[in-house]
Amino acid sequence: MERLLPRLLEARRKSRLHFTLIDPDKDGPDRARERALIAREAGSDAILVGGSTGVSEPRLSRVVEAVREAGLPVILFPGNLNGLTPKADAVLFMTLLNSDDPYYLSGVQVQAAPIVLRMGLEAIPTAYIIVGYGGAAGFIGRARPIPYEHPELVAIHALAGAYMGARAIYLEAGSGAPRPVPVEAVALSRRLLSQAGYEGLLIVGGGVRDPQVAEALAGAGADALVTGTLAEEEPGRLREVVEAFKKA
Ligand code: 1GP
Repeated sequence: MERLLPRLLEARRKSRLHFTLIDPDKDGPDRARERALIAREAGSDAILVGGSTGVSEPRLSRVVEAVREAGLPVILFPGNLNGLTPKADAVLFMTLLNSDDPYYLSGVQVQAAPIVLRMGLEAIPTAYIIVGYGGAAGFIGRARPIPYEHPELVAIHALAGAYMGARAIYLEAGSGAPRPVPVEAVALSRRLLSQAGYEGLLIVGGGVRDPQVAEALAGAGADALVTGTLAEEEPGRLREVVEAFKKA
């Protein structure tokens, strides 16, 4: 089967992308299946499955199997080694660029690499950058979140990610963040990435709940938007947010 990243990049040429995040710590297989179906109806292009805590491989595998029934690609978004299962299509093979802990920079990746290979997962090299609030991902990953007031620092982290070979750059405010990644940080990142000839995806997520914000992030140059909490709390609004992001 054709690999997922080239398919996503091809799809991006036609439209911006939306990913729905499902956290296996919060949702068991039945709810996850239901949420994946809602996501597909709302126009999501893929499902991310992962979370910072409470993930165990047997439950994760059952959740991914259930999610697959919606027919969308499933991409793992692991917080640690326990976030891997062969049932998915791909994994965001992340380095947490602004972590202070070498474990999240390269330690866990060395542990994960042979497992990813054995599982036959497509690895999507991803620079993960935590901004502002940071949430559980920032706390667990021992990140030094980039202050909301410093969009230029976000942009140079994104540029470093591109120069280090990332094919996806994920600007993360943290799940449930009271404020998403600032529009200026996305715009500045996009500008530097374009200057550097970056051809991967610029992904933004965390705290996005309304169509105006989605539209502004799209206008600033985000290729893909991730929402998780929105679909949990207000599934009826998901379509509105996805459409606003894609039409902008
Ligand atoms: C978290 O970026 C994602 O990793 C989604 O965040 O739950 O706030 O939508 P929300």
